[in-house]
Amino acid sequence: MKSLNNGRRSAFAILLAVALLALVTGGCRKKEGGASGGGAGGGKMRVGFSQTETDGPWRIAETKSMQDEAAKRGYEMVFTNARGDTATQVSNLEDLVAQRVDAIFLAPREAKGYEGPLQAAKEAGIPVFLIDRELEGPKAGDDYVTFIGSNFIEEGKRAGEWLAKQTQGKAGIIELLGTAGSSVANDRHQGFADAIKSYPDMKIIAAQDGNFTRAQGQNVMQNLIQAHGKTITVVYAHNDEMALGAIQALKAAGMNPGKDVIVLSVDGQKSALEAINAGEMNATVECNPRFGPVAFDTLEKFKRGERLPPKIINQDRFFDKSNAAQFVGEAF
Ligand code: GYE
Repeated sequence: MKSLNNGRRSAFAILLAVALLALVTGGCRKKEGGASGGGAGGGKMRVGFSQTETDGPWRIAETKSMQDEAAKRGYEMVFTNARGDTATQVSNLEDLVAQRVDAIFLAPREAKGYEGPLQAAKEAGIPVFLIDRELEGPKAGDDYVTFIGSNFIEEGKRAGEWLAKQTQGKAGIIELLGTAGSSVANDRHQGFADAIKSYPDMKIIAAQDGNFTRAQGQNVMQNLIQAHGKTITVVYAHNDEMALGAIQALKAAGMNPGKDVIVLSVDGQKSALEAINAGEMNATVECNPRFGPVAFDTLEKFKRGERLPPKIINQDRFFDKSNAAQFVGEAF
């Protein structure tokens, strides 16, 4: 049986051939905006981007990176925003398939529930590239081409190992979880829990969903402070926005974030590095949102028929007071 990737590749080969023919018969007009665009009929190649939401610096940086790179390479981008709702994202994807875009970048909000649009894309010969979050069930090289992003288990593990060292294995931890059902929240929890499990005096007192937002992080933290007060010595947040919300809640309760309570999270956004410099936050594991260059490189490799691995993993750094000042200028 012919694999889907081969099927999609041949669809691309046909598209490319048609595009080339159009260029030749059109008198070799120079394509605007760079070498790699060029869809059927000699027009720009149209690439869909299904974004989960646009709130917060991480999503803004990701969206900008994708849009900038599309423009730089001469692609037309069809952008959809699911506004933090999985059902909306499913219908956005169905629309992109109906519009017959040439490829789709999907940043899935949750790990499950996308089988329908993936099947529709497959039938239409539209390759789908996962960026930033993973799916459970669908297979790379079959239901989608490949996943591009960070290793979230590793992020949680790095946070947990750093914390064990900082606290000599003794901590009362509040964990602020990312969006329920997202691969990121599951994995950032898993990696962290694994890293601290051999320390009997490191305990997760409470773990609650803050949906990756500053407002919900602050709100959840406020309630947890009321319930657990001074037993809290650490906040581990699945992203910087929730950590910054928790810092507000701790301050409002007269507690000292960064000092009495260690605050640790993931992302590495500018305001988090500033909070580290100000001594109110302790560390953040980098999770790079600037996907544009690697996403479009991967699409172009696929178009050339190159073999792709099932996952393309970003190399991320770790920021604490030893280097936050050095990197704050380049942060998003
Ligand atoms: O950490 C968070 C965002 O999916 C990796 O989602 C991404 C996460 C990121 O809302 O800030």
